[in-house]
Order: sequence, then C-alpha cells, then structure tokens
Amino acid sequence: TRDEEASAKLAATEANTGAPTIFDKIISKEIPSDIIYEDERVLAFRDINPQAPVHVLLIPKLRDGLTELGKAEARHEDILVAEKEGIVDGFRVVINSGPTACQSVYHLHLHVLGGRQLKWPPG
Ligand code: DGP
Repeated sequence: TRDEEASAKLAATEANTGAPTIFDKIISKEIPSDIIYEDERVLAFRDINPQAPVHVLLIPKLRDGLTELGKAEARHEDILVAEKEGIVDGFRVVINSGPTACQSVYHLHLHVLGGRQLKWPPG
C-alpha cells in the first residue's frame, strides 16, 4: 500500500545520516558477529535479522567514503545503468543463483531494479 511504501521510505531515509555505522564495530570486533569468512579486504557475517535460512552480509572492510552503491564511481556498469535509467536515488542489485533462487538463464547476470519504492524482503 501507499502507507507501507511511505514508512519504508521514511525508515530508510532516517538511517542515511552519513555517520559511521554499526558495521565499523563489527569489523573491529567491538560488536560480536557470526563471521563466516574474513580476509584483508572483506568480511562476511550472518545477518542479525535473517530473511532466509541463509542470509549473509558481505562487506568491504574499508568504508572509504562509499556508503551506498548509488554513490560509487561511474566506472561500474550497474551505476551506468542506474544513471542512464534515472534511478540513482534508489535501486537494488540482485544476483539469482541456481533453481532455488529462481535463476532462469544460466549466464551470470546482475539484475538492476528501480523506478518504484522497493520493499524488503523480496520473495
Ligand atoms: P539494509 O537494510 O539493506 O541496509 O541491511 C542491513 C542489514 O544489517 C539488516 O538486514 C540487519 C543487519 N544488521 C544490522 N545490525 C546488525 C548487527 O549488529 N549485527 C548483524 N549481524 N547484522 C546486523
């Protein structure tokens, strides 16, 4: 509904303060998490609020001024698509992998979705 869209948008907008996030503390281990992979550049840990039996967050260790994909540099293909399509304000990038994720074409591809208020979680 319109109300659900408005409250999803409000919550997401309020989270976007530009301040350091809880993920910095997860990287420094100040806040414990269920880490499943770690190297110098990335950390993978289980989401505290899983939306599927396996829900892992994979993050770069250096936040480096890059807070969201929409603010990445234009050399990335998905950003070029988002800019071209006028959805830089908000979009979602998804990779479906395998039958359980409803992959239908077996040639690796990213989906770039936008142009409406998206809801979370996807089905
Ligand atoms: P998003 O809503 O797309 O920005 O995803 C952020 C995710 O981060 C959300 O699914 C919940 C997860 N999360 C938030 N705080 C913590 C935390 O302290 N620990 C862990 N493991 N996950 C967290």
